[in-house]
Amino acid sequence: MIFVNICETSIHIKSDAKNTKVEINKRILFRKEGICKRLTHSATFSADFLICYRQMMESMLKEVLSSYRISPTALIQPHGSGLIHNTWKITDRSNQYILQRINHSVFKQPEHIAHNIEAISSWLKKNHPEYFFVTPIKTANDEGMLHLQDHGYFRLFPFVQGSSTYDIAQDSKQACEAARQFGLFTCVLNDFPAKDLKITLPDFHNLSYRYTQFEHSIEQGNSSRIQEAKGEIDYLHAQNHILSTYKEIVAWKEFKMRVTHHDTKISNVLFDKDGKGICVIDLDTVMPGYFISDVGDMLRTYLSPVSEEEKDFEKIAIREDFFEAIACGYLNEMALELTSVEIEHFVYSGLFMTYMQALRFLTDYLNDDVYYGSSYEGHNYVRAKNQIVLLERLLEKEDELNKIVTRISPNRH
Ligand code: GN1
Ligand code: MG
Repeated sequence: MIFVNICETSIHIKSDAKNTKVEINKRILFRKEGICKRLTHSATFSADFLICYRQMMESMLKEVLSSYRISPTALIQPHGSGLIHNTWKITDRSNQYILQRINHSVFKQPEHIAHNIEAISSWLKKNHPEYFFVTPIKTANDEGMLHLQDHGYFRLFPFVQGSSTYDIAQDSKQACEAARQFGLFTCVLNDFPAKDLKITLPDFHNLSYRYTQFEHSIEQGNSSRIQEAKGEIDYLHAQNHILSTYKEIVAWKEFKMRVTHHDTKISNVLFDKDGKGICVIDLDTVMPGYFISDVGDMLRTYLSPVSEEEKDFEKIAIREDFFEAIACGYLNEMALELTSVEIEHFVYSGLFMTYMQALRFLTDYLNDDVYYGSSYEGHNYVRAKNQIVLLERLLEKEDELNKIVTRISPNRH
């Protein structure tokens, strides 16, 4: 009996006459007769293993469908491009759903996610019934999250009809709409008691903690990778003024703890057919936090025409029109909520998130890809170098971007 624990998002199984190959984009942990094996790249498995693996996946998904009283003949398709969870789109006649399997090795207490979504949903129903909020569908046993002993935690969402998602911000109008949606989310929850939210990922955007993890990886990580990455390690050390500013922010009372999404990439916004934002999705990391997490991750992921996966670093650039669009969209909702000190740190938020992501990717590379996994040798090194180039480009443009914020933000004096 083979027990497979899939913590990853995408697994491709390819078969040809000679070989059956499993390409694993992410690290996969599986146990066979008590032996625990960790894979980081492509691997070749026996046909028996694959049959077992497929059967296991099928029986897992059937059990999930039956727990939600969905027909076992429903069509199940992999969906999205996140690095952490598994996501599928389910089509059962005219009904469509999004199913997610929570990565339990990252989110150690998935019930905290369910608690937060439920708390926010019932508060919004009472205080902002006009706000469109997608809540998980209850199981046949009336639970917001499904737990299957052998397969982990799942939740099912209704698929919002007529909605689309995008992996890359197509134009500045779309960036503005997304920023408006994330601003609106924090704004409508302004009076929600943020302290009632459970911490689903402790220290998730705590830059001091990420820096310490980075230092640990330099002390205890893979020594040849440490040598290889000396230039990048030195660069990230030299930029620790970004950490110093963060430490000041934590001590300032002008920086408020707000209900923050913490994963503001464009694919976490639903758009309608006219390109208008409908709502934000993927609420696993909704926690109390600083606005720099949300604005920062938008700047990190929308400003450049290419993503963190791009190997040709020449293509990394800062699009000023996208910056202005993000600032307009977010401030349209949040300008009156943010303090002047917070607004002064609008551009800093991009430095903060890009620096943190560079640290996280490089840390993972030095630790042999245990967190993000990799689909080719050096994958996390490429991602880290990509984020370093993005950080350099942002630092070059810092003054110009600050001028844009001053120009468009309401005058408070
Ligand atoms: C992870 O799974 P995904 O892509 O939504 C990560 C984010 C990173 C991102 C980088 C829980 O998000 O913090 O910014 O990868 N989420 C977690 O692509 O670690
Ligand atoms: Mg996510």
